[in-house]
Amino acid sequence: MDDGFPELQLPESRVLIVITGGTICMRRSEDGLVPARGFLKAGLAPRPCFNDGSYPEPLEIVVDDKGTRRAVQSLRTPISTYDRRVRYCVLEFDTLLDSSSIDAAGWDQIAKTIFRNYQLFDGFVVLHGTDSLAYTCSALSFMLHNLGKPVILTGSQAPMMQLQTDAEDNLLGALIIAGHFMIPEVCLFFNFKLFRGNRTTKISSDDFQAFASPNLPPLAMITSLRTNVQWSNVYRPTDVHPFSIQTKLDTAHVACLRIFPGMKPEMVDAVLRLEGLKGLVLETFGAGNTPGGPDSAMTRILADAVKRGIVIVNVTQCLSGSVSALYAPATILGRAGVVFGQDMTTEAALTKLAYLLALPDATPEEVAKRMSVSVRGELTEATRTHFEHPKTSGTLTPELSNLTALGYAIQKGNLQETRDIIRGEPRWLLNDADYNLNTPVHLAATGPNVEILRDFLEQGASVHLRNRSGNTPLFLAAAAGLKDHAEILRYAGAHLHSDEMAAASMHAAEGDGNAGLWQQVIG
Ligand code: ASN
Repeated sequence: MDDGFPELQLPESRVLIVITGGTICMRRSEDGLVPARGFLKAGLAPRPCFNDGSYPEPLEIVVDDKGTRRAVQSLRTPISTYDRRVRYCVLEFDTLLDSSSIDAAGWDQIAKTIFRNYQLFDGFVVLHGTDSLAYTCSALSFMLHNLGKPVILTGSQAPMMQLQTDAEDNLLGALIIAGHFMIPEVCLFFNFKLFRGNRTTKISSDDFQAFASPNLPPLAMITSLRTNVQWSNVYRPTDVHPFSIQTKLDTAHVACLRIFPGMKPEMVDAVLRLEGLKGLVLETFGAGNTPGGPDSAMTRILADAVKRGIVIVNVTQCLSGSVSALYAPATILGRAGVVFGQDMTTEAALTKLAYLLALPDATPEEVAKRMSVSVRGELTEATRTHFEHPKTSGTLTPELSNLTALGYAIQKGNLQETRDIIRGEPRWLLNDADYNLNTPVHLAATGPNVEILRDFLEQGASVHLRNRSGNTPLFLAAAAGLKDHAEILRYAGAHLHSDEMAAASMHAAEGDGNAGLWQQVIG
């Protein structure tokens, strides 16, 4: 674009937009709204907030849902409040769906697309219909293991090509967050709020506020030019393992049943005797209650099914709150072997059950055990009361001085001191950055004590953030010739960013003492 103003060299993030269908890309037909292809050309390219007119060169590589590498034209947003631009590519699935038709095969397709493009982009936005969006978010949250980058699903209540629409705000907000904040979760962005995806449920068929997260506050909100992220609520994987996916979900052998007053026990029995059934989500009254006492037919039927190896999970019909052993009916269900699903939504409980049942070597006992503990932050585990001693390391309350103090402790290689500084601090400290945008992980990646680096990664620090020069911690470790540091970063899923590849290949070809290490980190 030549508008007479010199081009500012600013950092750029790369985001992949995956289009699966939904109202956002729909057009009118004789049968009503149906998804239409060509969203990039019709919906994005003509809008200045999605296209600064630069049409960046060279073409960008994306891997499509068949696994084929393709060179595509990326578009770039104008400069953000954070002095950054987001460059994005669009991948449209061959068959676009009204999301009421999505199933486990569709989730599989999305998960594989993210996996195949994982190293090429900083974040992902998935466009999807709203009808089953909460199910897809929940399913993906379980299928994506050790996710280190943002995956943000969104859609809209009205098509992008309609006059009054929420499509533009929803997509732009999702794109801005995916391109600016390393929130390593499957999220849902709607009506200016970012939610943990597996906590959401659709609450309106036409209101722009279509989703709620009744048991967890939003992870972020866009209420002004700035995005307000609640870093202390962000879930982070603490396994030091690279990103991977579990693709198959066993939706064929799970069911969901809503209890109602006067429901016949035989009806529940009929469902529990469906051929091959392995799991049932039971939507009960209030804090987890069903009709019938300890000797009732209902309790007997449920207890028998548990004995036959069916995992039954108790979730509440209420919009918010949790099931618990507060009342006798729920306690009796618990004694019969029905699992307390705590404050999980039905969407999360059902997809989690389908996920756990599909894991290799899944036994009913193991699945039942994992249903009542948090796997991806989908439920609130009972809070433990604990007393904490005040910090001993001085007057480090202001955030910035904590980061500086942490920097010094890393340079000294003092593991205990780094732990003392982080203890009691919100987790964001590990993903915060100094003026040069170096995070504590960047500093530890070239620091004298590799155990500090390991400790940070085990506490959920991101390996994907880039400093002001655009470098990842892995690049810095390789440049410093630190083999152990580079190795542990790679275990934790670190990879070079596409912008670093040319420099890394040059170093590898130089054939100096460090060439072997560069070869390794290129992978
Ligand atoms: N029926 C549409 C879908 O889920 C609804 C929407 O996207 N607002 O695909």
